Amino acid sequence: MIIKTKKKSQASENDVIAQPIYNQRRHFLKKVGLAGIGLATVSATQAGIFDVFSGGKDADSTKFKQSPLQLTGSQDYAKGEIWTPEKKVLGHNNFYEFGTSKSDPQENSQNFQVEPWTLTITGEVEKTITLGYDDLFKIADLEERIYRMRCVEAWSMVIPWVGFSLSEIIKKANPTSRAKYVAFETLYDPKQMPGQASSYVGGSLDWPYVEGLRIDEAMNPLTMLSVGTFGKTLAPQNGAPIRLVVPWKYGFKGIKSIVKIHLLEKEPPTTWNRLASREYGFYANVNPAVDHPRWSQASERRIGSGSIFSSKRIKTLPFNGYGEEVADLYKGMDLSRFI
Ligand SMILES: Nc1nc2c(c(=O)[nH]1)N[C@H]1C(S)=C(S)[C@@H](COP(=O)(O)O)O[C@H]1N2
Ligand SMILES: [Mo]
Repeated sequence: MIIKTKKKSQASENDVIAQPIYNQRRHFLKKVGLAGIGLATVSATQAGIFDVFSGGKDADSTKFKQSPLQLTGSQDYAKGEIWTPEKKVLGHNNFYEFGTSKSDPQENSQNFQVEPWTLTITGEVEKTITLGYDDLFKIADLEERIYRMRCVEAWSMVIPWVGFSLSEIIKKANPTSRAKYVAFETLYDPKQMPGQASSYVGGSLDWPYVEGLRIDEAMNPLTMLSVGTFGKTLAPQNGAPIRLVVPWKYGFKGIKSIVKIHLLEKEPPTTWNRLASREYGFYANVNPAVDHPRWSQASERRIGSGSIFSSKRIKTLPFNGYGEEVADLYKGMDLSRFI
């Protein structure tokens, strides 16, 4: 029998929930309009970003029809690691437009309309590009890339994405010399996305969800626009029809259901940073040495085949293990300041 002793640095799930975070929680709750509700209710209803251990529900099938995609190859950027089962990738999500608990996105998004879709690439470019739904799959060869994904809430997955480097589409638009940043925008459609209409989330998070990257981060070959998982088109809960994947950054940078890519000179605002800038930075590089104000980032729960609560706790790696490819982007920057 193996008896595991826990080091102090390996906070258990209970430890994290029990951390003395009352004040920050209240501050957050006030912002999201929940300050009057008891904390017990809050962890059950307003899960997500501070109830880091709320569970999802395995998705054994999706009502939404995912179509098979033609792939030109497969690259494994998570060598030797076990893929997170598809039903977890489809059933344990953050997509606040469809609700704040982990099972809400699969439950509320199955009728989401991805066709027709329009994605525009505008701003500091010589050529504005407008793409329809079918075009999204013809921008470049589609390849599979297996990446780790680390959520800021300290859980992680290994996911086989399908897509291409974001740089492919940016190059086609011919950025001007003033293009220093890239901003992204999710669809705004409260009729389809109940979270955008709901008073307690929609009244405080600013919609549409927006994200951004510095241009050199955007041009890094690891940065991906994904149109699929597990060899098929994306399910709505994962950000259909097209979403961003930046494997060395916390998951919230991976904006879903994108309608606009805007190149610009100044750093654009980003959704979680606007809500709580001390907790969610613009850079959001995975960094085990810088804790979130309310929990440790030194380790993470890898979501595997067991239940959410039995998932394995493993050490978090700087840049989520992609330092060799991206650390140079941040040479000379104090990464405890630029969170
Ligand atoms: N538009 C939008 N994009 C989003 C989010 C969201 O709430 N809205 N959540 C983010 C967070 S916090 C994470 S961890 C990832 C989760 O991606 P997945 O559900 O496909 O695993 O999506 C990110 N992209
Ligand atoms: Mo996340």
